[in-house]
Amino acid sequence: MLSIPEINELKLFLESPKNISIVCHRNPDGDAMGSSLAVQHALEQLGHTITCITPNEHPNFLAWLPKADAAIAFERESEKAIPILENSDLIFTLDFNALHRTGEIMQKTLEQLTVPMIMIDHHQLPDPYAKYTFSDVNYGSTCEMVYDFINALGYNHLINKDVATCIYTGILTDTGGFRFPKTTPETHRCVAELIERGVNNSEIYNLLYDNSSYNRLQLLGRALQNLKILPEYNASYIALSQEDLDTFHYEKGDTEGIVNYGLTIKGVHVTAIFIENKEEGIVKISFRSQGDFDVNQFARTHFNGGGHINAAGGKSFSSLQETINQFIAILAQENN
Ligand SMILES: [Mn+2]
Repeated sequence: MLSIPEINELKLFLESPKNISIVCHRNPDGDAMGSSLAVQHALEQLGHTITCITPNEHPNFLAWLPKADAAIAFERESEKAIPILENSDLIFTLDFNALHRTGEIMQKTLEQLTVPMIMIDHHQLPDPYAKYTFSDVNYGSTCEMVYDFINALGYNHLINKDVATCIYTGILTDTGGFRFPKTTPETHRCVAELIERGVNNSEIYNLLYDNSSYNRLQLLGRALQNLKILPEYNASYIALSQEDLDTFHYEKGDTEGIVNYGLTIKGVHVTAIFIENKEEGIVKISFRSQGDFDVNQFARTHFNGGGHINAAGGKSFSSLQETINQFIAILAQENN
């Protein structure tokens, strides 16, 4: 948590109406959108003018979140977003801890600003760009941190149904439905209160997970058929080529969560999904692991990325096949 002097300073700052922007990482997930919109719904009740700015478009499966439709996508509406950022009194940066996570263009804009920033985030190794840094890897989600942050400010009464719904969404998605190891008694106490504040947990589950398209399921089928096991390294991986994506009319969010299937095989401790993106000339990679295998370190060292010990992302500028070969070669090397 922030220090008591920092909390007091922020409380004083928030006593009079301010212009506040909220920024999350590129390709926002449930935790990024949930934490951003939760802070917006909470602080708007104090009379502040608040704008959520996502680097690029948020995925369709999160469009139902309250006020998601009012968020500005920087890469589509930069001429609108830049003056809002410049005229902010404070910028929240949520669910990321290095400005490059907002993408090249937005990163440049943020770096040139003199506006003070506050970081709330649960990834490893935060960059020192924020005036206020609430960074803690022991949390399973940024949304749970936002809940503690709101309470630390003495704003528990601001947690209405909208705030609670947004926080719940981030906790649910980032804990994999309350099953990842960082799901604590505190997480469940928090969630209990959110349900008391009006969260419809069954409805949220349906909105998030029971809204698949036929194409998405077909793409999942292809991904599972492409799954390969490397028993000698307790590893597995899935590759999806641009052709695979095109065949099933890929839409943003369609590959969300597919990486996790590789880890459900008995004996597999580390898995990856490689997704070709011909337009950007890259292969996007997600890693998942169980136990001590540190995919954050793995992604940082070898694949231009990072994240958490058991969940990380990266990218490669080589071809799909070369990237996979590199992955296998590194595993072979690390097993020696
Ligand atoms: Mn998160």
